Amino acid sequence: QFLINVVQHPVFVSGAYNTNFIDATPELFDIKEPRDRGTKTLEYIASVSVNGFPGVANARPDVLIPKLNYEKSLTGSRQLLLDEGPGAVAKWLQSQKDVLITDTTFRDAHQSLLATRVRTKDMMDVAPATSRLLKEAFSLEMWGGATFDVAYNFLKESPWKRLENLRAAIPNVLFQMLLRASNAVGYKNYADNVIEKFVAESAAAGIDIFRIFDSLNWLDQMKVANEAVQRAGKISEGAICYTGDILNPKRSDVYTLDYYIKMARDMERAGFHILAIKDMAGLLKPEAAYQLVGELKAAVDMPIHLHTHDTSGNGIATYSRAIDAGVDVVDTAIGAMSGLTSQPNAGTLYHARLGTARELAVDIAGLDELSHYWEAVRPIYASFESDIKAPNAGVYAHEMPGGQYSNLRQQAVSLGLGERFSDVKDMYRRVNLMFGDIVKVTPSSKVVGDMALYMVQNDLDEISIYEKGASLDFPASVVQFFKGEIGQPASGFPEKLQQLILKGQPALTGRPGLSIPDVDFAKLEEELQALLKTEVSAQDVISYALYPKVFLNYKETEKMFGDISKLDSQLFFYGMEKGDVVAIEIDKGKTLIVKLINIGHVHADGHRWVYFEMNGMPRKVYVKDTA
Ligand code: 3PY
Ligand code: ZN
Repeated sequence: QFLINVVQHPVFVSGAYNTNFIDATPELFDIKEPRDRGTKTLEYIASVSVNGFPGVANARPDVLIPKLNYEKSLTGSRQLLLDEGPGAVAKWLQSQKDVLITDTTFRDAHQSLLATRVRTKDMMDVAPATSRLLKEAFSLEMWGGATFDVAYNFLKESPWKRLENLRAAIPNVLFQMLLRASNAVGYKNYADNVIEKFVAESAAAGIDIFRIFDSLNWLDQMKVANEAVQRAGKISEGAICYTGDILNPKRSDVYTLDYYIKMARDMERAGFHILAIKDMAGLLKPEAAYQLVGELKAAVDMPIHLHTHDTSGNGIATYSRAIDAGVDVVDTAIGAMSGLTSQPNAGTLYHARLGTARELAVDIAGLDELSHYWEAVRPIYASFESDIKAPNAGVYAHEMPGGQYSNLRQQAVSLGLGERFSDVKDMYRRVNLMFGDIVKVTPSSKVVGDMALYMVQNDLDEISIYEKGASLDFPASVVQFFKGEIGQPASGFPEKLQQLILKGQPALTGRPGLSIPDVDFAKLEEELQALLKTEVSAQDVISYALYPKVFLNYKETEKMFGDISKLDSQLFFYGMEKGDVVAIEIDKGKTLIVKLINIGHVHADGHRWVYFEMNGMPRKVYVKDTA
């Protein structure tokens, strides 16, 4: 390291040094944090140029980002919340004649199409245009769900910086996040004070609307989050997860119209400002949407916000019927990021509603502009596309959420079950029935998916499970579910199966949060500070409380490569080839011009030299070739 400090020192590089250079240059001995930002960035580029990015194919797509046209005006839905509070926003929504949209492009659309991989940089580049061209939108769903852990884990960037940077760039439109109630943005139940702190920090960082759902539709589980949102003065949107089919009385005697009406009334009593229908798998058929929205409108005095996925191809028809029945807001995506497992296309819905009593309140030319941008950006993420090429009515049978389908397929492939994926989908349907017909959405959907994979992999069925159950080692998520650790399903647990899986271990019957001790945040802060050897922020502490390993890994990468979130996605995922030149703004006004001169041969120790020019100076980096 000392040697590297010497050879990379500008005085040494320039040649203007003399014999007392080492004695007169104490920073050469600064071995702890020796590398500057430029060096760290070069090391990242060298590494990704030699080894590629995990899960990304080598072929770098040609991307030409179009210049977007937009005016400067900056009005939007957020002002009312800031001036008059959440109640006024709810009233205003109910008084609109036309229907409003929530644009999901920054969250659910890419979670469902591209495995949540869209980077902050690609959002920030379109943020000024979005704030103008989507200024008529009710809100932008841009945080929560899987974006939190994927940002840290795969994209090596901070979800908090994403939120704060987007907030600064889009001050005028309400920001919305998806909150998994007591599971926050994770896959397990956290202590109540973790939920409270997470909500408070998210509100402070810029979230205006929290869509809160419980993966088993258990209202008890949503109360801690709801109260925290209310205390923060933000909009609390309670979501009912839609499952089954209210049009088919044979499908279920639990998930009937009455079940949803009762839940809506309970939610109104709990004080939510907005009622969401969260159709996470896209099971809500057009006529069901008409009946459900109509009945809910009559039952509660709340604005109704509808969310669906277009997996079956019926999304536009579903929204159109819901609009006829009086729905106030629908979730859509920008054209190039819409359809299939994502949300329906806002532009298509706009045209579908033209000439009707309730049109879509959007700037249609603006939607087209934004779609040009996403059309150009999407090929960068080609390696994360799922294999779904056409609408699929099979979703009505397996009921898999939009965001889970491609994930489960990946898992099946990695277990060598790629060829048997249709068996896995059918097993998913059968496992749901074995489990007593439950709501399937993160994390309960993961439990059903894990069990389906396990059963297909081990050639088990509904009968052999009971025959062999005593000697089977069930997946951890399945055991946790039957222990009641993510809550209680609407019709309880099937008793015999529960005994078989728990093998004598006790199960909770109450809200899991009641038996999880509060986290001592002061102690956690000290622990984190000791581990990282720096001051830590409240955001760091809550991230560490939610995802200790993922967060520490992220900090490790940050230490190694600096903040790589500002690199263009082309560079981030595909690195550079010989002769490429890029300009990288590492700070305001500080730009590095980097040219890749050559990639050397592999040495006996498995490393290569990568030769660069940085701002005209020769630089080289020694990286391990992991191939
Ligand atoms: C999530 O929890 O991430 C979801 O998108 C559920 O639909
Ligand atoms: Zn969704």
